[in-house]
Amino acid sequence: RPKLSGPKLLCQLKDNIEVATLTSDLQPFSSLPWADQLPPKPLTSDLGPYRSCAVVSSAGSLRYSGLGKEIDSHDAVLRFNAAPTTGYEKDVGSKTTIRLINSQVMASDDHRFLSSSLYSSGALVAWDPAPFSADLTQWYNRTDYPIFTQYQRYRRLHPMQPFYILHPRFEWQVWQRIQDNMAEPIQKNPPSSGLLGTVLMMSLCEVVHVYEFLPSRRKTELCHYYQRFYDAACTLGAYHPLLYEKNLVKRMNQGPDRDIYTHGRVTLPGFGKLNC
Ligand code: NCC
Repeated sequence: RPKLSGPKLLCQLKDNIEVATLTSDLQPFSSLPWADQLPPKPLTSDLGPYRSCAVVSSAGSLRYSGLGKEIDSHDAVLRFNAAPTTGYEKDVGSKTTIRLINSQVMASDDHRFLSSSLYSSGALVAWDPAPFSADLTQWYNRTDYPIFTQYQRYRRLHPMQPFYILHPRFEWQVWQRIQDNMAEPIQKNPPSSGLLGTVLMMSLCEVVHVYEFLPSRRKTELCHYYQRFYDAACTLGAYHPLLYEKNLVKRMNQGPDRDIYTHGRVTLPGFGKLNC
């Protein structure tokens, strides 16, 4: 299969991926008693458009990066899961516009999802590894983690905070773009939060800067900038097709290669700015 050039690849993503979220009018949710806890409108009609955005990976290589000021200078900043800013402002900044969390974070006791203040700034967007091409009812009855019970609890405690759930179709649309651009079959697990969040921001922003998704010269086996835990699989992937995701992002990068080496920074155009 011929390798698509960067611009073609970007257009393929734009044309084949829709950042859909669950809304209260959608079956089977619309007939459930808690349907009105779901947003009436999809994320893309409530958030953005933003001019310049930052996606901050949780990689250990952000430690001692000094990128905090640059990250905060963007109009919107997306962070992942339990990644904190307090105490790490110099390296990762302090602004959080959107936090993308997986259903494991919502469900595990360690993260104190319902009570920790970590999750209270900005809009929340949650996702759960849904079975490939399963319909919403099948997924609803068999989620990987109890995303819906935790969602309802959180909404009762924080009714004013915007909180979206990604439509599982979105994760598999992104997965399909990876697979169609790789020669070998990749594992049938959804992409990491890192790539999902990057594509999400490409649909909300004019330009997206992704930090330390492609590792800089600070590359380290330190898994997260906020934890003393070492595992190379955090950067290379195991469950998620992370290496393939990074390959794809590398091909779409419109910034100089030097930016990756020095800042761990990739520059991607927003979908709205593409002439396909
Ligand atoms: O580690 P995680 O991801 O929260 O990181 C967010 C995103 O940053 C990118 N990353 C992270 C570390 C690193 N060294 N290099 C990176 O490129 C990845 O793109 C990653 O997606 C997830 O994707 O949701 C993930 O979540 C964790 C975990 O559930 C949460 O951190 C909560 O504790 C997963 N870890 C485990 O299940 C043990 C991880 O596999 C994926």
